[in-house]
Amino acid sequence: MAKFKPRVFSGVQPTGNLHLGNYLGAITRFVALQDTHDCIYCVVDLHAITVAQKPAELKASIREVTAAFLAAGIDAKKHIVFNQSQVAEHAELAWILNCVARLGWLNRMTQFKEKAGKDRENVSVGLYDYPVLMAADILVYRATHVPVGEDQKQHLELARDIAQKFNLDFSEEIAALGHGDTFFPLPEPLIQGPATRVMSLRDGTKKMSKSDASDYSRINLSDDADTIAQKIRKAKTDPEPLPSEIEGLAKRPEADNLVGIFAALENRSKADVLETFGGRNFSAFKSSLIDLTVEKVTPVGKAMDKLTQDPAHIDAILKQGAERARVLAQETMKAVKDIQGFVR
Ligand code: AQP
Repeated sequence: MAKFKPRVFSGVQPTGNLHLGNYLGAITRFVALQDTHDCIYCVVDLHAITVAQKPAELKASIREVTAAFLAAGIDAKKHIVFNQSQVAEHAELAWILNCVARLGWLNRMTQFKEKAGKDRENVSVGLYDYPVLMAADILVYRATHVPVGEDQKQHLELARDIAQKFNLDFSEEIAALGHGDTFFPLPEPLIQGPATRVMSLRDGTKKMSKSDASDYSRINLSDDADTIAQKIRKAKTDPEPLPSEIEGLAKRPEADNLVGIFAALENRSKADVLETFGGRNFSAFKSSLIDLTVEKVTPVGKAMDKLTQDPAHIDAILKQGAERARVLAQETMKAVKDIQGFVR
């Protein structure tokens, strides 16, 4: 069994409106992993174009996501921060993995079904193939751990299936070329903490999402204190006071969501938050949640704002990150081409 150096990879799409779900479900987890792992964090712009993007807005969004990484505390000197389209090996490996992945596997992907909806025949081929590109993103670095929100679990399972099939399909070549019995590690999803699925503030059964038509459904990282307060005050709740035990949150999706957000922002468990707020009504809880959210989120938004005012600085970070990423990706691609039987 080949030994793999623990390596973290994850990405965020530059599609505008970065929100509290992206922040708590992904970006804060990215920050935490920096102390224990070598990390590669990517602005996945090739994923963004699976739905139409206005080029000028895309460029601004790439810089905005990079700024969010930096503002949240990702260290681009110690770790690697870059945008996907600058490292061509992502797309190159995706093609090879397209020939490994099975159509039946992709047909099961629920995110595609949700995003394509009734207009299935009219969406891009890229939207359908998105999970294979995501597998390539991870496997081109032979990453072992992938921090993501709950919504990406199925895609991660697909990446593991693709890695495993490649390892099996080419087992003889992999062994003959000195890679032992496994070329790609099976990447482990890291779906952790009390906010792996932050829900819409308007409907506790729907994921908080960038593309929700209502801005009141989400807290954007760029929202100011007044906007955050207004959105939380208007957030849907139920008439009961908060329960004292975690079991009391079952069948109360809105209460569960707000308690989860509070817990994640304070780095506590939901049970712990309920020890403080159990029996209290929502208006008292919402006041504390507003204070906490403003305290934790607005400094990130302000730092992002400052960083995006210097696009040349951000572009330089992305370029340097891409140069470092490319070295690792090229190493994998050389080995993949030898395994596959290409002449190089
Ligand atoms: N609501 C969420 N709760 C927890 N984690 C979330 N993530 C996204 N939404 C939530 C996690 O954020 C990371 C980056 O996501 P992305 O931007 O690459 O893709 P996405 O999941 O498509 O984001 P949105 O906001 O849901 O966009 P739309 O509206 O286009 O569908 C991922 O780790 C994701 O799990």
